[in-house]
Amino acid sequence: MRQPSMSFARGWKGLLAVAVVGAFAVVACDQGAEGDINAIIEDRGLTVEQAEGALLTYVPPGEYDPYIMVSSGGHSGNIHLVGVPSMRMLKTIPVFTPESWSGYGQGSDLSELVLEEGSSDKQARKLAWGDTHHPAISETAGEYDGRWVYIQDRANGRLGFVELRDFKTKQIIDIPNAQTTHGGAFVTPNSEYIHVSAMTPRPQTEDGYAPLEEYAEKYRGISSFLAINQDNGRIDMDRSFQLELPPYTHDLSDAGKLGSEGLVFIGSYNTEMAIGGNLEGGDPLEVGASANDFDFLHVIDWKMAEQVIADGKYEERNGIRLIPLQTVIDEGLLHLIREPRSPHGADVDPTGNYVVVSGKLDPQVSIYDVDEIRTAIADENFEGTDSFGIPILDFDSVLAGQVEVGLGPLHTQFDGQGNGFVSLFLDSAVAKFSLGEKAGIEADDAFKLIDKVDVHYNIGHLAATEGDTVAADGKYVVALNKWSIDRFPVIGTLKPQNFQLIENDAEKMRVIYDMPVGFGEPHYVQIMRMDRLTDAIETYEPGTEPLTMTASDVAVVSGEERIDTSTPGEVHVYMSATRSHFTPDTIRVKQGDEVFFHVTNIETIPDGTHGFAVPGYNVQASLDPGEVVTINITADTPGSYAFYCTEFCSALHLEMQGWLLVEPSTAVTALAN
Ligand code: RUQ
Ligand code: CUA
Repeated sequence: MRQPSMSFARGWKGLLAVAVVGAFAVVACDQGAEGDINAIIEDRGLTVEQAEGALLTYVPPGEYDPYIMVSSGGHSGNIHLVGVPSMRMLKTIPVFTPESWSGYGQGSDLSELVLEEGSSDKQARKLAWGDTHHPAISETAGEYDGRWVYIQDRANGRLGFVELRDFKTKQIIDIPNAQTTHGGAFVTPNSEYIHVSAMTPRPQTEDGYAPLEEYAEKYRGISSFLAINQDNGRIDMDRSFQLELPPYTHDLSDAGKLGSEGLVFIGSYNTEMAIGGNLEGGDPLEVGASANDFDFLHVIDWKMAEQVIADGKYEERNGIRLIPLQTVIDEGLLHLIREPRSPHGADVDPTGNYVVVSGKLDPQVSIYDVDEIRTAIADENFEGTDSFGIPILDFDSVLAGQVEVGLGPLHTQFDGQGNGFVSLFLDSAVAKFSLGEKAGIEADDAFKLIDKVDVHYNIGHLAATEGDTVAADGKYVVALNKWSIDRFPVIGTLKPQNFQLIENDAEKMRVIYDMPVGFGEPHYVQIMRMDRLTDAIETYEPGTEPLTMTASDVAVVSGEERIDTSTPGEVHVYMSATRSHFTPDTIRVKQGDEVFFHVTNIETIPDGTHGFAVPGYNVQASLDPGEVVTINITADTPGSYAFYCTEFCSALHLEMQGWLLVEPSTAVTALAN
């Protein structure tokens, strides 16, 4: 039915069979309309398959997508929201990098505070960007609950927290003792913790330095269990803890669920502990790091780790409780499992009974059985230890199956019917394979390659709808491809990335949509049912300070606007913004004054957003209805500054401006002369 050579008339019957768009199906009953549609298909030179794809992704104007995709923004340090299946970009949420529309990090005190908080003592300087890889939506009973999103900063070892009420960043944690992050962020099934492991090991010395010759002794991996405050989603450092790990490079991780609840799995590579040094007589790092046939999947029992913490067997290190490596080993918190060559993803299936690991240099996925892992741990069925004395579980007894899927397998997601989808970097494809009986697959059908579809190209992660939760439905898969050569017009030297939408409902997976992405590199996304977003608000309660969502003590109501100069050298402006004026609109200060603009947007309707920008002072704030923002500047440069509203908020938007008059101080002027 999908042969492009078929007549359009027969092809359109095919479309009817798919019949995803009710309205079209109704119109199509009318022969005339069917003819029209066929004419469009013909006119545009589409194949039947392409026309089907268009209908499958089409969301009529004014209607909502059934899914929302929460995408990492990669080097942009942000999160982006996209509707699925329309692949329409909905919003950008700044996290680690200043962003101008929302005025994030551009003068408003709260965003500055959040960014500031994210550059703790660990950092020698205030950081201006992040490299976001893995967003994690909060979960309740293993399902997305639409409340919070976390995302890690690969470059600087941080974690950002976004509240899905106003979709704003409320906290950045600078994770102690870890320079970078990669493994995670992943939440435990009831959002008790968000797990993040460091990628590159860091010397656990005072100043973070140690000669590379002391790599094995001084450098350590770090696995962080950051405790989530159940009331407000923030990270509670007092209840958080870390485990010290051997100096392997810790890659993706996943939290166990249902059958594996209480465990966390972390893939690793460079268990060779290669340090590079190619100009100093050493091998390049990638050679040394790929020498062994196996690396180690780490299995951490975090419920046991909680007990070890409760028993006081930890040390305080840079503001967090940390279980040293020897204690981790002595207390049996960590076991290793061999995993084939340079693994990347480690993914737990929706039943929690299997962990799927893919080795970048191995053409198969390896599927481990969690019950067997627990049994091997209980029976001490070890095949040896690593050089640090960490027990390695007997490989054959914990391996459930291996499926040959193709070249360069990276990440796996699931459809909830016992199948997995794995991205193949070298093949540029997505393969679908079956799990085993514990995921509901008949023994004869278990661990088989089922289907494969080419993508374009260089796929990294992939995501299936709700595909890393217990509610995985496998309706759509999105392939996250890098460097879209030949795919889009040449628009310069840096190529767009490409999100490709794959339909999985049909008997065969197929790519139905290309979405070029003008930011890089969006490593990972999660796709949640739109109806899980139940907390989202459209306006704030009047006078709300968004960071805490409580009433601000510098809010004003109409009629109470004022300028307070009672503290010498300080000017506090209690200002309101509403269509189409600021009150007060004339502010007279002296050069050198510290000026605080406490601006309240007194609008109460959803489309009443205003901006507040001051030329030359690097100030741009966004004020959503009800929101209060404080902007603080030192009026060091005299002049008459026309501050204005940056949102086209009304017919008289252009009139929504005022004057900041910075009168030259005679002392300063005299000095200059
Ligand atoms: S990733 S290189 Cu395949 Cu998630 Cu960060
Ligand atoms: Cu308010 Cu323009």
